[in-house]
Amino acid sequence: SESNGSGVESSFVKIPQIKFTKLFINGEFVESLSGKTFETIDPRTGEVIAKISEGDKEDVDLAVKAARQAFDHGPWPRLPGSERRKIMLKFADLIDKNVEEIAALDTIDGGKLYSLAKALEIPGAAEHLRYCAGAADKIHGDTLKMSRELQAYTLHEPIGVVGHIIPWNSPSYMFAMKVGPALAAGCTMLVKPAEQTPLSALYYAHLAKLAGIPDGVLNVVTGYGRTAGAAITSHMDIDKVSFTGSTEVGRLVMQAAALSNLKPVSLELGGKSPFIVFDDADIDKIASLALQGAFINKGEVCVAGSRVFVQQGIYDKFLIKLVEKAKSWVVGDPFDPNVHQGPQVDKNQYERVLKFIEIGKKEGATLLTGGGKLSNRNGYYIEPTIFSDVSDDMTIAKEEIFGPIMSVLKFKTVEEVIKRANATKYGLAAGIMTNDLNIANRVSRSIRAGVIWINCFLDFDIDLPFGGYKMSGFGKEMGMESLNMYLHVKSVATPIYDSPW
Ligand code: TXE
Repeated sequence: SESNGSGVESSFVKIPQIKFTKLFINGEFVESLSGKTFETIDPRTGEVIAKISEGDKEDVDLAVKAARQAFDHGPWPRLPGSERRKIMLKFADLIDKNVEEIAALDTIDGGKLYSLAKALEIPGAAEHLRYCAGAADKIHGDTLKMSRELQAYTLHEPIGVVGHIIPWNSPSYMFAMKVGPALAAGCTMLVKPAEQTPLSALYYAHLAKLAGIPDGVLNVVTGYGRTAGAAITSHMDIDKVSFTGSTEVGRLVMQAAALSNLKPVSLELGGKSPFIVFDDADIDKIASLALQGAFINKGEVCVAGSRVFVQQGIYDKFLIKLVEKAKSWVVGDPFDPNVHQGPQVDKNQYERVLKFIEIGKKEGATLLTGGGKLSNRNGYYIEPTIFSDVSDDMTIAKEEIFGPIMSVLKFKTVEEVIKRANATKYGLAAGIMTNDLNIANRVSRSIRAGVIWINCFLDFDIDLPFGGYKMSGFGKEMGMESLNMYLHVKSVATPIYDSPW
């Protein structure tokens, strides 16, 4: 049947058949060695979409062997950059050609809005590959000015076999953000998608092969974090791990890297980003932006503006506007073009978010709107929820909730809000809403976070390097900076006259 008999029908979009459910190793779709599978669930209904091969340590070993062979002896790292570029451009074109099918996969797998996936995220993934493809033939070192009579230069070499571990909130974009620069640099790799959302990564593996990416260069091992993921981080023959996920697991990743072969890691972890609204802000416009910032992708966004600081002069008016706008924020089937918010990714996340809502109520924040699950649906749907009168020490102001929950906090002065915005273990992003240039400049330099948006929010761009401060991790993705994460700098020196030694 159209839906694999899995109950994933939609009255809005034709749901594609699930074509790829096995691991992709050395250019082939293969079962896991154990023969085990796990179920991937449609969060709209809680029903099973498909059974996916469950990779474990021995499958990771096979994928690493293939990637190692492709790196040490295969053509990919040795191709002229222009050849890698050609193949990557073809890969990107194939993604664009299949945009509807991939968007539908991400929607049934993760509850992501179909319209957003189709218009932004999947085309964004393709575009990211193109950006990186354009860099593939421009990677070069420098000739150095030496203080002694040495002729010296640097070579930028691919770092080797890379393990990418990705989360479920933006499976397509994360895939491209990690795979794009690594491919351009000439690395070979394995990707472990999140167990909640394996479908699009397997589809990308298929397209990569069609595009002509040689066997072994890009492997996909689906499976759980504590098994397949841990096997990657502790592997002796992986040269680098790039991880996006929770701060808690980020710690384990670094530890495993340290205890195995000291592979470098890059970590993109949690956040609790401040969204700061000053008295002079355009209340109507900025209230809409705040809502988007907190609720987009059902709040499952690492940079979500979950702490909204509002200056006291407009605090009451701003709250009225926020609530008014939240009332027309529609929750429902993510395939429905009139819906703003689909279900949370899985039962775990759903229950975790509901728990935070209860904690917010218990700790004395004022519940302005929302505050629970959606009563008229079966899936993992939660009402967009706004708490006001939140104080800095409340759990909902401190912990990353990763759901459609906004905490509003009142402030008086610029000095005060800088201090409070920085009083978090995280440092991923911040929003500053003011037309006062001096305030904007001052606050942007004072906030310890990787991305500052002034009078905008969530404005990601391929050119804009992205990555955290503090316990939000380290390493920059996107922009030309992202290539550095996958390159070694080798120094070569030779005496101009006879060696003094
Ligand atoms: O994350 P995990 P979870 C935050 C967010 C969310 C919380 C928990 O607050 O509510 O984390 O989500 C793999 N070794 N973010 O539990 O476990 C796992 O299989 C190696 C923010 O889903 O960190 C998946 O592929 N890998 C974040 C990936 O890590 C392991 C996005 C992320 O899952 C592993 C996601 C292990 N021991 C969650 N354990 C963001 N920064 O955007 C798990 N994994």
